[in-house]
Amino acid sequence: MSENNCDFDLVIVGAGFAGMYMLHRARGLGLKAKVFEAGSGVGGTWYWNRYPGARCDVESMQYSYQFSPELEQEWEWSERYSPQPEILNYANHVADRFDLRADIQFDTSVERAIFDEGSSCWNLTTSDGETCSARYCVMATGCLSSTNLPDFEGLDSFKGDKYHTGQWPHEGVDFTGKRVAVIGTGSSAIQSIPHIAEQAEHLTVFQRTPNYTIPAHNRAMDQAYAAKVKAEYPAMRARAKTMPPGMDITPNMQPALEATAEERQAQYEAKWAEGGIPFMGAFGDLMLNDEANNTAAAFVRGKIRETVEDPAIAELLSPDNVIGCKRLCVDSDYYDTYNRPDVTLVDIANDPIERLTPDGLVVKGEAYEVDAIVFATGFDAMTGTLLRIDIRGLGGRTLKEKWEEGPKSYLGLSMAGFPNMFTVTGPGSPSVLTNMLPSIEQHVDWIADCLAYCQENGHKQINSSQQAEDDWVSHVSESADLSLRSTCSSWYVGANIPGKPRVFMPYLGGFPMYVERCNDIAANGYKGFALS
Ligand code: N01
Repeated sequence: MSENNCDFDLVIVGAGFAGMYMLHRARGLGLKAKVFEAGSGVGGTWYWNRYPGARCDVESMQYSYQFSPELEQEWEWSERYSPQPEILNYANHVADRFDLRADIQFDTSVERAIFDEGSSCWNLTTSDGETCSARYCVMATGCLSSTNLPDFEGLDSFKGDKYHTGQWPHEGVDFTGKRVAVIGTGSSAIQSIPHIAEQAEHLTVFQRTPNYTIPAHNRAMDQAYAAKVKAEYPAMRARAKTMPPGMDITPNMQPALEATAEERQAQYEAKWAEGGIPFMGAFGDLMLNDEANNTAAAFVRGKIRETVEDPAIAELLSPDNVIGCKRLCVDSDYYDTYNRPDVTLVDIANDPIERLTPDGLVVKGEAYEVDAIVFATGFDAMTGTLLRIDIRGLGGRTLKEKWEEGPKSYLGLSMAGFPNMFTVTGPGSPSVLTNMLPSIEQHVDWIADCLAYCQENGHKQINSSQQAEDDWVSHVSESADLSLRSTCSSWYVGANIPGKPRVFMPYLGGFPMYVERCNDIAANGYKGFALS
């Protein structure tokens, strides 16, 4: 990049799928780029989340990069839904294949990013005390990258082993002969519980809110299917981009209540047999109409009662809220696990964990002695990682101040008052409501094109206007109000973190509408941005 008075054209924070592809695109533009990564390797979420049973719940043939047709053709996935080690192998393969490591500094977090108005550079300070400057800063920090460890009384007094699913030891954990507690029943817990139960002497699950989960029906990759997809990959990717979640699925658009009870039952059975997230595509209005939603919820509750032998346990495991409001889970043998004699479910909905003691946990005055505790307690999602960095924009205003009442951004890509900084899949973008990889690629491509535009036109600064941001924030909020998704206490609204402002953070308008808006803005000279 010409006449750059900063050390780098671009600093990228994070070497997950977003940061890696951003680096690849930056190199293609001839930019001098550097990546800082807190972990010792690439892969982001798949680097950290190594708990037993961790796997992606988007099908392997779709949860992959599409920027390189050769990569797409040559890589072979072994299962319908990829396990974490295989996705991490893929990330490492991509890093090697495109020689990305040369520009990634591992074991280094960015702790401070301060915009210098005189030079239009971002001045960055890393965890090892080093400083550097960059014209542009891309925060590829992930949506679920800051773990949430609740501040239980006596947390430090526990003498046994403590694990968080999002920071799992790389060498793995052997629970053989151990009494284990799992706190939480979200996606991470639901995936890990059947595996931990297999190993542990006894597993006790502490459940605050039951979750709906749909069987994955995972299996070895059907080679004929993989070959068929590869033969027509571009067409499949193109179809996926026309669907709100950015996945090639074929939802039934019929309203649930227009079908007879028998038709509904048959449709839900078919979707249950298909497995996974597409279950919510059984009918077109499941996230729009409470009554319609309840037909799907009732079906799943019926499945829980069919599977779990003890009616009292089945009742405890049955959610009574909107299905799909909290992130739908996908499992292998989750409900069956509660038929094991060595698994206990403890309901803490009304009686929270009182405290941890040297020997275990106390609920309602009753002590549960365990050797290990697994905290499957989730993440400070979407904003947590960004807010842990001391980010200061124009006039020294901190991101913390700007986001005091909840995250505000233009397109989930840029924050007014923070010029030359971009977020990949930030709050206000469809991100976590879509297949993350296509969403990441779309953001990175948009940012790369924007940087090229600035370069070609001699702009040193790009900053979203306050008006454009305000309008987008209102649009994000109005879109959320149309869906049942915004009606419950989920991490989408920050409800899992005490004191976090309640704002529905991702954009619910769907991938195609969002992409159209981004493209339109770019085609019109980056409408809503001030370029100077
Ligand atoms: O976290 P969660 P997660 N006392 O926040 C409970 C993605 N993901 O790591 O519901 C007691 O969903 C909390 O209870 P409640 C996916 O997007 C994807 O499981 O708040 N319990 C809840 O049960 C997912 O949604 C994949 O009442 C406490 C649990 O901990 C996201 O990551 C796999 C508590 C946290 O569940 C996060 O999933 C895994 C407390 N103080 C994850 N605090 C796949 O692709 C929290 N809890 C398959």
